[in-house]
Parts: sequence; C-alpha cells; structure tokens
Amino acid sequence: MTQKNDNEFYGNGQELHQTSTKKHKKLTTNQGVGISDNQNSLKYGKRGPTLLEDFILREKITHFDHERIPERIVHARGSAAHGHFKLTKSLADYTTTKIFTEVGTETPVFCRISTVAGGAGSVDTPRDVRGFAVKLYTSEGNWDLVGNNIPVFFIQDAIKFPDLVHAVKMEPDRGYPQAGSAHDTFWDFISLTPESFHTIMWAMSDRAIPRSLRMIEGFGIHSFRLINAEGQSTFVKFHWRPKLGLQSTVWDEAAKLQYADNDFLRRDLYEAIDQGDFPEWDLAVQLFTEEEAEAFPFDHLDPTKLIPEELVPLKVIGTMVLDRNPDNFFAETEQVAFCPSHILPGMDFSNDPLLQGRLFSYLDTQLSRLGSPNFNQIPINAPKCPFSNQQRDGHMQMDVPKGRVAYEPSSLQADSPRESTTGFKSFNEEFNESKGRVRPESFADHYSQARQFYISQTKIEQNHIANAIVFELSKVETQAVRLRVISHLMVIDKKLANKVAEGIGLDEMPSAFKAAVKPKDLPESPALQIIGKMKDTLKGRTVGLLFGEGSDENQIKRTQSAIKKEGATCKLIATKVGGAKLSNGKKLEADMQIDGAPSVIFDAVIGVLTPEMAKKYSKLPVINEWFMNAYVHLKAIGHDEGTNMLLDKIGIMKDEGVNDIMNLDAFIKSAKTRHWAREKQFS
Ligand code: HDE
Repeated sequence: MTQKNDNEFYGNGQELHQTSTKKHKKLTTNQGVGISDNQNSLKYGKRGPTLLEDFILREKITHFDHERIPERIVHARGSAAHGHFKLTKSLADYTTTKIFTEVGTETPVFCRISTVAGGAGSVDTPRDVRGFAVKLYTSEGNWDLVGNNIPVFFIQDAIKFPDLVHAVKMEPDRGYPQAGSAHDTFWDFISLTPESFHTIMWAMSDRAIPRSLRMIEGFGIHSFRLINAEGQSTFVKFHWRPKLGLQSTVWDEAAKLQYADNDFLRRDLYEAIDQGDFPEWDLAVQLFTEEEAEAFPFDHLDPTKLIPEELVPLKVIGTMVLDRNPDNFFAETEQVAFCPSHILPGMDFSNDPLLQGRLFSYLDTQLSRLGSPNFNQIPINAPKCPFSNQQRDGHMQMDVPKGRVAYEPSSLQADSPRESTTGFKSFNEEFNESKGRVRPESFADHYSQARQFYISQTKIEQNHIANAIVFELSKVETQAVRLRVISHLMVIDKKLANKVAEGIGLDEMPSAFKAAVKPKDLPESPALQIIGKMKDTLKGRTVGLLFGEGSDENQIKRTQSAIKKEGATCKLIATKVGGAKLSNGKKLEADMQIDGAPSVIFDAVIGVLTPEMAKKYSKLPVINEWFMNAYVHLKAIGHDEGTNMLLDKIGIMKDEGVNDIMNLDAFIKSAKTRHWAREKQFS
C-alpha cells in the first residue's frame, strides 16, 4: 500500500483540501523544495519511530520553536494600523522639515496603540496608561512620535524608569497581578515618589479605561525643538486629537469587559477600519519660545508637567487617518520598532531628562528584541525614502551592497554616499553648567498641577477618580502604604483625601505629606476633562438589538437603518446565533448569540420583543443582566411594548435614557451620551 492510500484510509483530512477546485500555490520547504505530504512525518515502518532524516519535519518544527521573539518589556500588548498624515497648515516660520512645510502632502504612517503593564497576551481593558506611537515615513526619513494618551509621566528622570516598571509589573515572587496597578509594589513605589502624583491623578481618571482606541488623545509629552532656516529654535509639544471625541468606559464596565472580550479594543479598531469607518486624529502643536517658557509657573523640561491650553493654545496643523489594517500581526505590529531618537532635519530634542534617557533605551531595546542592528531593514521599519551609508554586515543582512568602498571619506567609487548640507543638524545650544547628579529646583513643585487637574474635572469625574483610588488601595494589603498615599492626597485636595479615607474605612487621617514646595492654586482648565470633550454623536459606536421569536421585522429594519444613518453599527443579538422566526414567518439570522454579546460591548441597547417573548426572557438571568448592566453603565436603552414590560419586571427605572423606539429620534439622542444622573442611585 502506498503512503497516499494510507492517508486516505485514515481520513486525516488531506483529501478534503485536495478536493478544492481553486488553484493553490505549491507548498514548499524554506529552500523551495516541493512537499508532497504535510500530514505525516517520515517513519520507519507504519507504527515505528520517526527518522532524524526527516528534514521537512525538522525544518518546520525548528522554525516553530523560534517563532516568538522577546515581547516588549513595557507596552507589550498593542494594536496597530496603517494610514497617512496630511499637513493642512505650514510651520515654515518655525522649521525646515518638509512634513511641516509641504501642505497637502500625504505621508504614510503606522500607528501602534498599547497598554503599558500587561504582557502581549493580556487583556485590553485594565486600568492603564495607553501608548500612542506613530511612525511617519517622510520623504526625509522616518520620524517616530512615541507618546502616550496622557500628557504627563510618573517620573522626572530616566534613571527611575526600571524601578517604576518593576513596581507596576506583576510582583516577582508571585507572578501576579498581570496588567494592573492595584497592588502593593506599585503603590509602595508611588507613595515614595511625590513627583508621580500628577500622573496618578490622570491614571486614576477614566482616561485609563477608554471605550475605544479611536476615542483617545495622544501626547508627545516632552518638549521638542523645531529649527527654522535661520537656525532659530522654537519649543513644541505635540497633541493628537481624535475626531470622534473622547469617550471612556465606567469602571464596572471595564472590569466586566475583561471577561466579555479580552480583545475588545483590538477588535473595535480592526473592525472599524475593516468596514471603512476610518479613525482620524488632528495633529496639534503648542509652540513657545525659550523666553516664554521662562515665564511659565513650572519648568517645561519636567515631564510631570503639562502646558495648559489656556496658557499656550493648540494650533491644528494636519490630520492622521488610519485606513488599513496590518496584513500580518507579527511582521508589522510586533516587529515595528519605535525610537524617539528617530527625528528629522529641522527638529531637535529638548533637555528633558526623561526624554534624554529614552533616546538611548529604544535603540537598545530593538537590538535585544529584534536581535540585530539590521532591524531597520524589516519592511515595517524601513524608511520609504532612499537610504544608504557604509554600515555593513550583521545578523540577517538583507541588503547586497555593491562595490569595494565601505568607508567614508572615499574617492574610489563615484556613487558612494556622501554628507549633505540638508542633513540633520543639532541646535547650537550653549551651556555654562557643571557636571553632577542633580535635579533642578524648578522641578520641585509636585502638587500644583495635580490639584489643577483634579479641580478641573466635573463632579462625576472627580467621583470616578476617588472611587478608582479606593479600589486600588483596597487591593493594597499594607496599611502603611495606604496611609502614605492618603498623606499625598491631602496636599492635593483635602476633600479627595477624606473621600478616599472614608472609602477604605480609615478611622483616623494621617498627617499631610510635607511638600518640598507649597502648592500654588492654579486656575481650572476645562480642557483636562473627558466629559467636556465627548462628542454629541453616534458615529463610530455600536448598538446591540435583541430580538426573538415573533419580533416585528419592520421595527427591526427601521431601527437598524436609523442607527446606520448616524454612522453607527447595529448588531443583531438573539438567544441562538441562527436567529429566530419573525412575525411574518421569515427567519432572521443573528450577528451574535447573547452569551457572547453581553451589553458591556455596546454603547446602547434595544429590545424588539413580543410580549410573550418578553415574559419568557424576563426569567432568563442573561437577559436580565443584559439590560441591567446597560442601565448601570449609564447607557441608553430603547424598547418596544414587549421589551417595556420586561424592563418593568427587571426593575429598570425610566429616565431620559430609556425610550420607546416608536420615537427613534429620542432614542438616538439619548444614545449619544451616557446618563450620568443614574450614578447617584448607586453611590
Ligand atoms: Fe517608553 N519604552 N520608555 N515611554 N514607550 C518602550 O521600547 C522607556 C516613556 C512608549 O508601540 C520600550 O520598543 C524609558 C514615556 C510607548 O512599540 C523601551 C522611559 C513615554 C512605547 C522604553 C520611557 C513612553 C514604549 C519597550 C523613561 C510617553 C511602545 C519596547 C526614560 C512619551 C512603542 C520598545 C510601541 C516602549 C523605554 C518612558 C511611550 C524599553 C527608558 C515618557 C508608546 O525602550
């Protein structure tokens, strides 16, 4: 009996894909040798041992064994997309860089958005800062703007970064918690690091639990320099502003999303782009001179400080659109190598000591992660403009340089690369300083902006911040750490400190931390809110519509098309994915089965149910929970007559967020926002 007959005999599946009529590419080894059997290894006898000679098996298994590369030490979990950036306003007075002077030019980009603390396989929705890294493949080389969704950072000096990261990552003895800051080592470090408290306010706000990666801001954090044709420097801070506005989840929703869908944010980004709903961000700059900076009530080189928009307004200069999903997650999203040191002629760094440390770290990290100084040759990292120099060889060299000259200066080869007058030039900064391990006094005020952030929030957001700190400290087991945190909060805002103390059941307040510099009362800055930046739109959002046996097709279709008209998606949900028979006898398929589609994954929910089905469903916990969670998470609920009975039975109170879908306009209006007033019932 031949081997082919054996395969047929055992029915191992080979015959299934051989029946396909499509013309396939030939399956080969990595050496291009055709493979005739990819189902059975080479054996001595039918039931005998596998032979070492089986080069096909060995090649396949060896490659598989080496498929993983070290994940990023931070920002390991990320999602990315391709797109482009288009300049709308020239900054020619400030810089020579073409990306900021050639209005209308479309520059390809690759943008990766990540969590910080968790591993590559961790969930999408823990409370965490999000990385917002953009690689712009400009005509003058690659520019990487490697930022976060929060405009400030936890520490002032790069030398503290490994400690911060070790503190937030899972604790080294027990290996948990994964991807979360609610544990002793993080808060121990934070409570001993006063400079971190401004960023803590942001990290405890709803910015750290976004609804969608399409609805977050991005910040370059540090000041950079723009250099014009005369060699003059202007400082610049970069901001990405989402066209969809800001939107976050509420904490209970974020926690429940972890079991509902580990990949919630990744899926949301992928599906939006896949269906042509391309996310866009405006790029805005804050420009200021050295002299202006000297008059600020803080040091702009301190990365724990931001420049309020009220002090230096934002100027929108262009737009980024993400319009193409990666073809391959590993080749692109995993292998993309961002480095803040990748800047262009006409730009330069500032002396922010955190930025200065990053300029070393990222190149070093790429060498260990990607394993070779030739990581720039991987397609996702390669510039899209010509590049050439005399660097040679190394692991995985893809290039085949020609000629005998691999040095510079040289005279033997006319076309060998030379220096150019348009190449990168550093800003000519003068120093008259002495060497030392020092921190400037101008970095010493750690609380004024933390307070400014807190008082600028709406009452709702202030409550969320207090609740988040209570949650985190309740997970901290060491009382001394909790007390130390509260002693810092007392410097920021006494009411906040009292609220947190009450939330964790503290009988006696600790004394306030002795701040090195007495905090100033800075004016409120509404631009720091999320609620104020929510857009009154349904665009980019998803509504879940529950139907069942006997539901009215007209009602479903009418509702679906009204939602679609708003630029939102409507997903049909039923108790069986095969759907249900409608009142007109037609079968309607569901997009999702209710067990796999809890209401946390939707922005609003609707029920179209007959009174009989409503009665039956009111006994099902999964359906009760569907509507109740939507209500608790402050989402709009739309109902017909049948569903109305169900809502009454479950005990959902009617408010302006609960609407009869006979009046679809009212439902749509209510679905564009969250119904914050409900929170009072739960506090
Ligand atoms: Fe990073 N950071 N970082 N970071 N960072 C990395 O580089 C580092 C900091 C940020 O999607 C690493 O390729 C140091 C601030 C993003 O691939 C590593 C310091 C900001 C990403 C590294 C900081 C960031 C990283 C790990 C303090 C916001 C993900 C893997 C001096 C402005 C990029 C890698 C991506 C990744 C070092 C602080 C943003 C180890 C030493 C501040 C968005 O090199």
